Amino acid sequence: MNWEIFLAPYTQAVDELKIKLKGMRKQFDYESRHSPIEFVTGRVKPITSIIEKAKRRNIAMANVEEEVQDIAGLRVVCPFVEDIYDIVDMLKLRKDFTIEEEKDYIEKNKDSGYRSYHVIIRYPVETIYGEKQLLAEIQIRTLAMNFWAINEHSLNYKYSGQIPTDIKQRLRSASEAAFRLDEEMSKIRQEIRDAQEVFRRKKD
Ligand code: 0O2
Ligand code: 0O2
Repeated sequence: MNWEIFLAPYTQAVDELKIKLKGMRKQFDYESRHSPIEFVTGRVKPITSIIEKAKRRNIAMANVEEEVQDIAGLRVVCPFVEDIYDIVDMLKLRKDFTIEEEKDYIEKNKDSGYRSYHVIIRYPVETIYGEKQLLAEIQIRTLAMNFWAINEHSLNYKYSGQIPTDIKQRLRSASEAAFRLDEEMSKIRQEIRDAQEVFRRKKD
């Protein structure tokens, strides 16, 4: 398998989608409206992670494109939980891709404590051989969910996926604490937005 050739359309898709999602944020800025997007990141899954995931889930190399759905990965990080659902609604209105699947790990978090909203999209990329429709995963989460996930991810890496039980327990309780923080911030969301509005007006 020539990975460079295989991954080229995914790199193209991540670059294009990053511009498009960052564009949403800019549009809110131009209109001086509160942006439901704090920041956007994107990456192409490293080759070793693609191979490891295919092995772990018994996926034949020929089926990797359809079954490893996060080779192209985008992440939209939002200030508040409500913003996540606004973003999902906006994604559903778009005409430049179709939505294949939605996974809500917010209401029902994963066993680890992981929370996020995942949208799998089918995105058309123009290649020198014509259009290629590929899958991409957009993870939408709050700053608090992101803080938890990046720390848990590093621990998983450190312990090669075998996090000791006591640390796992702490992570679950940290996940609940992060979720309570999100709930508390949501309750004072309007106050925070008003304060940011005053700050912005003073700056202009
Ligand atoms: P901006 O508009 O200044 O935020 P690229 O240079 O586009 O190829 P990029 O996007 O820099 O690649 O790489 P990546 O890793 O996908 O995204 C990193 C972007 O996310 C950077 O913004 C970071 O500033 C932003 N980012 C990462 N972590 C945080 C965080 O905790 N808080 C905030 N506010 N932003 C974060 P850009 O791309 O420079 O654009
Ligand atoms: P990366 O690039 O290291 O983040 P699975 O078989 O459960 O791994 P599935 O069913 O294809 O994955 O999709 P799912 O469960 O929606 O999760 C895909 C991605 O969501 C993961 O990618 C992670 O980025 C993130 N994720 C899911 N569960 C957790 C979790 O418990 N903790 C953290 N930190 N992130 C999680 P990968 O493959 O791990 O790749």
